[in-house]
Amino acid sequence: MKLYFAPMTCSLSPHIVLRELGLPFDLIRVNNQTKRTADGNDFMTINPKGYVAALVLDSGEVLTEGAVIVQYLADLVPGNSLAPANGSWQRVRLQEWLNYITAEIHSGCAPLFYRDLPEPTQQWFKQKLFKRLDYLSQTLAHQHYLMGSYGLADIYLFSVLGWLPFFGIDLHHWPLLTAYRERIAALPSVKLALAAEQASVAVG
Ligand SMILES: N[C@@H](CCC(=O)N[C@@H](CS)C(=O)NCC(=O)O)C(=O)O
Repeated sequence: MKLYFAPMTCSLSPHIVLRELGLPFDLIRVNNQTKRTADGNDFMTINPKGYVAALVLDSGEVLTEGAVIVQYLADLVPGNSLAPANGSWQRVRLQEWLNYITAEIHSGCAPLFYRDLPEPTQQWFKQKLFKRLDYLSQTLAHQHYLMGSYGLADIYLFSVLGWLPFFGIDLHHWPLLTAYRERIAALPSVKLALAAEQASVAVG
């Protein structure tokens, strides 16, 4: 399998999941500005949507949408601890979390990447995001991870929470979220994924 990624974006989530599951994969960097891949291809021919993550299977099929990619990967390793079995009620709960993260947190952050956004509009998006962060923090008051034990939803949320400093949002306003993020950052697969992505930036 090949994972097309851009450093420290949402593709960090499937990258961590691949490492957690011990699956073999090639990691190919995409320049999100030029849409060129590190191995010299036009990324638009691989994923015409033009964004990471994209997972190319050994069959040649291309799978996109991070929340779906991570579930596909987890299902390759039956009995793994990251996702409840497909078809179970707990799996539906996982999908509820993944959809919340993609629609409310990931997409909630997206407009804030535009530096030219007028200040009142930025504030509107930030206030909305703060309500979501409050909700996450309330959830983590009762448990260490979103579904009780560490899994796909935590890996995705970890990846997008990493963007907040870029928007001038200090996660320390939510101490439970700060501790949660630190807990996940200390996990071996997460450290390896972060190191690999940082090293790819150093290479240029
Ligand atoms: N709906 C997609 C969104 C993916 C996405 O937002 N990718 C960003 C990085 S986090 C990207 O590559 N953006 C580049 C672009 O849109 O040109 C998913 O959930 O996987």
